[in-house]
Amino acid sequence: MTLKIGVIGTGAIGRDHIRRINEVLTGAKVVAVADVFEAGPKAMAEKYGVKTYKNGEELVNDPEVDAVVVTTPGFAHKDSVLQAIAAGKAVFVEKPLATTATDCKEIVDAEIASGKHLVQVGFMRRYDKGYNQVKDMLDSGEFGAPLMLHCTHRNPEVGTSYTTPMAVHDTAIHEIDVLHWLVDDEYESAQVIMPGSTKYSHSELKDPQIMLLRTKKGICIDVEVFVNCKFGYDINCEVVCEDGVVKLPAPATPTIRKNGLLSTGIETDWKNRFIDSYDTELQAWINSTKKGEVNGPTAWDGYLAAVTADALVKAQASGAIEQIVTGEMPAFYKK
Ligand code: NAI
Ligand code: ISE
Repeated sequence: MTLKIGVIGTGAIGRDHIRRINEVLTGAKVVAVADVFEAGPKAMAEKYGVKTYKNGEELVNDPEVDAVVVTTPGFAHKDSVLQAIAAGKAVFVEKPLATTATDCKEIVDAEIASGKHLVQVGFMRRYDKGYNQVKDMLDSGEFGAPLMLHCTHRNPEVGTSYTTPMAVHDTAIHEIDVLHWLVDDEYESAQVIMPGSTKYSHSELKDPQIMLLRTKKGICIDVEVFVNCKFGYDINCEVVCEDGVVKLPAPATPTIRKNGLLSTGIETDWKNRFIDSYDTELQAWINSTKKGEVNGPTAWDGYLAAVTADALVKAQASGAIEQIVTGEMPAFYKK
């Protein structure tokens, strides 16, 4: 059976996921798309012959749509996810699940009340080969307990509507999710240190920022978020353990000797850096949705990330160490 998918939001990643579902992955096809602007759906209809909607709710309730992919901006996620849950349809929602912990909790409560596992969040780094290699090494016990993580999340540049809290909700949200998963721990507190801003920033964006997280086992994590670094898309993660250091592998590129320089390329576009992870993530979601299961990051994972994000956003303003209190995982999400 081919899973018939409706996609809400035909911007950058929406179009990329539509391409991936229709041209790369197996077992599914996109049959409908929705966007508040006509241009995106029109282009997708010309390319793939899909139905078009202006309104996400109509798409969700289209009987031909078996499952929904939400790729609108974060502030619009909650409504579409709640509509999908109300319709009893599986929904893959890009990160963040929603932009506040309160909104994420509403989704969690609605999913539990529906009695069905329906929501998966687009934390694709959990599917990345490099992070999985690091996790396997840490889990082997060979390196002892992890003590510190040094990470960077650098983007070449962002648009002028990108503001200080977005460094957390849009950008560091990936590290928030993947790092506690990597070391199998929970966050306890958050702090943000602001160096002087780059000349490429503006009055509403402090850039770069250093985000500090402490876990319940006492692991100290620093994440440099620098979204106008200019030189490339540079994701690093080094785990310092009792008996050694494990570093996330960088994508392999040829080493060049030329003009008196020894150099290697660096990725510039997030779409390419994690291209294999997006493919693996969505293929796994298609396969599990067909079995009526959710095997990837759940709404509860989205909620945990949002609680941590809220603490980091508070810390951006206060400069203080803010506590992270999540509460017990509901039995519904325990495996
Ligand atoms: P975008 O701004 O390029 O596209 C968003 C699209 O949604 C636009 O076409 C807009 O017209 C449409 N839209 C806005 N509100 C809508 C509504 N209420 N109903 C229907 N359509 C609506 O944004 P982009 O970069 O594609 O990001 C979309 C989402 O994907 C965000 O949540 C973002 O954080 C996430 N994302 C995830 C990435 C990842 O690595 N997992 C990478 C890039 C984005
Ligand atoms: C973007 O929205 C993404 O999700 C990318 O993966 C991330 O690296 C980038 O910083 C975000 O702006």
